[in-house]
Amino acid sequence: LSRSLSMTSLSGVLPAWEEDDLPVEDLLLFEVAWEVTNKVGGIYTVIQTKAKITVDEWGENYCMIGPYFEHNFKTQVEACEPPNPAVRKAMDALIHNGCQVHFGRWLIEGSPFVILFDIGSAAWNLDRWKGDLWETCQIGLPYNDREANDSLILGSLVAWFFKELIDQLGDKPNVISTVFTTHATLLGRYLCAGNADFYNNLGKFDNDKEAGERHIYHRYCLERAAVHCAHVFTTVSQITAVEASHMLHRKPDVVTPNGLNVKKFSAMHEFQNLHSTSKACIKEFIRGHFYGHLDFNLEKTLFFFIAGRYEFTNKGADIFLESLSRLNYLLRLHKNDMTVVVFFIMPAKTNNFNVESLKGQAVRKQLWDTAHTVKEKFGNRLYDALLKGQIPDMNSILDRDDFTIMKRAIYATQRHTLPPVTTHNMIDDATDPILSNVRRIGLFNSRNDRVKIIFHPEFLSSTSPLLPMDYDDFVRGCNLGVFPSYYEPWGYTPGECTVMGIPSVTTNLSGFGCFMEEHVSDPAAYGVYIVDRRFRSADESCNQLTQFMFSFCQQSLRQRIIQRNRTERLSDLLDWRYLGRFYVHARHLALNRAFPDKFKMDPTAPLKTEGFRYPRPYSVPPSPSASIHSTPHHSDEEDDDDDDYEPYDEDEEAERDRLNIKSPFVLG
Ligand code: 1S3
Repeated sequence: LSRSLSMTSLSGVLPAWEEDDLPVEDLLLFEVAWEVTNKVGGIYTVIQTKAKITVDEWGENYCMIGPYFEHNFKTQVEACEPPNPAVRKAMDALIHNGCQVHFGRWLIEGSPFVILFDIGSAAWNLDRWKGDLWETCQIGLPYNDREANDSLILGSLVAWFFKELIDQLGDKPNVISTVFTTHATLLGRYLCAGNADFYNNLGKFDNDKEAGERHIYHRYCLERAAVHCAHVFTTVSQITAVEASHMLHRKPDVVTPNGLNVKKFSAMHEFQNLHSTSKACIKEFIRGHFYGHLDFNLEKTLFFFIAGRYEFTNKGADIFLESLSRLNYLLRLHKNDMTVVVFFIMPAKTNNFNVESLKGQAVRKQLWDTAHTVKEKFGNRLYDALLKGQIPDMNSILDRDDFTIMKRAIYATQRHTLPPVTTHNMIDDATDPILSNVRRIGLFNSRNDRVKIIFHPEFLSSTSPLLPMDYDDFVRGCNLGVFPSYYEPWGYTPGECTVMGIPSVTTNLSGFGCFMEEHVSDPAAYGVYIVDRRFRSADESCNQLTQFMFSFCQQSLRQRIIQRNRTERLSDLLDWRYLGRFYVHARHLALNRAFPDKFKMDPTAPLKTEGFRYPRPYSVPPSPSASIHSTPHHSDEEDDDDDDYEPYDEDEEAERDRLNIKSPFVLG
């Protein structure tokens, strides 16, 4: 088996790396997670996107383990026989004891093998396994915590499976080394979601007491036990490493940042074309949503969005809304002609789409049909006239009936209410945090507001009757992703924007933001704006975020295109083909710790990537003072265009900089 972590297909800017190859043909690698074939949140993305490089390295010796859910299995897995007879026999041992175990290939890139345990079929063991847990670890699980009980069942099944597997392999008692990766700490998440000044008090919390008060003591104990039992403990970012040291009392051995499967387009500017195609779909939706109030210029409209799990303060929706209110004020004050439409894509409890939103799209469709009918008639009459060698009288080419149809269409689409803020009927409308704050700041999509808000409390889907787009296409069509999180161990959303060439806002409290600060010399120059939420008050962070957004609104079309090109250039840094090395290193370290005689390595030797920084774009002016002047060759007409792709090359960018044209990245 050959390792395919070589850098040949990457940019060549990133450092190469060497680590002794593991003799993978003699080893088996199992990766256990609740989110294997089972999407709950971000961990699914990690596992799913990492599969390809792991399969490339381990081939058929790699297998993932997770819970079995019928729907997931039917839609994502192709059942097959395990190629390894020992795995088959170990599975059979469980099956003969009444547990249901399924094997197959997960239909994702790399097609990894998966073993899925049916939790329900083994639930009759729960009391016994709870007893074992108590005997061995003194951790007691309450009867009514379904999630904790389910994870105990999964964990026990995995342990049982490994025991059977080892029995198959002969009389070798110590054959396992373990790596535990945490994607957040339970206590950290809870403390941040409350009102704690978390990062300034990391060392001061009485963890047992805090966990007990939040009724999560048993879960916290489970997490801590897992961390302390593993040969190697890893986490997804430096900031979570510090958090884990305090919350779980073990310093992670390796930081394993999250990567993505980056798809490179053969034509350099293809992603710019995709931006404009997707943006056109979003505009269609906007035409319907704002019918009767479409008094802003769609060619001068920017689309911002926030998306993710609905944790109002942890994900920074609170400071985002406050900053939008300030942005609205600034745009009005400066008589800026840009309009910003902001999408909140965060799932909440709803009773489906609301009538007003559906009606908007129906009205748009009706107007489109009317326009189409009249256009056809107009075209036919024009054609007839030209065939007769005449230029038709434009005042009479449309008759009274045509005008009647058009007038009726316009009258029927009049509206006496403002375009709705939310697209769905919210179950908790009165107490919903986003809606409550929208009411407080008064951004109701009125004519005078330059910032409009659309809350879509459901994940996007291409089959939606409202906004028929998948998330990826939607992101591509937007201009800026805004993710001002307070608690975010990694945060995939800004990374996903980056690899699609879409600028984004993140924070220095998110793993992603810290990673970018560490590895990119001038993140803002690459379209990654990092809000300081660590050393500033909430009010100061809001001001900084407002300034980022306001400056963004002042960019010209050309500047946005250039910035998107730069953003996309960072993709290699987020590619698993680069970041996969940290997992390889963690596995090697675990083997070394469990079997030092067989797997030798210097565990103190730093990874060769440490200290690496992505260089500043060569064409960015060296100092802020050089970039404050306005664009000499930029005309207003240029801005009247949309973000449609425009031919662009790097020489042009360099030339632009030589002429000392304003950098879009420096705050005015
Ligand atoms: C966690 O998911 P979350 O949104 O609950 O894991 C993700 C994957 O590592 C990470 O990106 C995110 O920050 C964590 O919080």
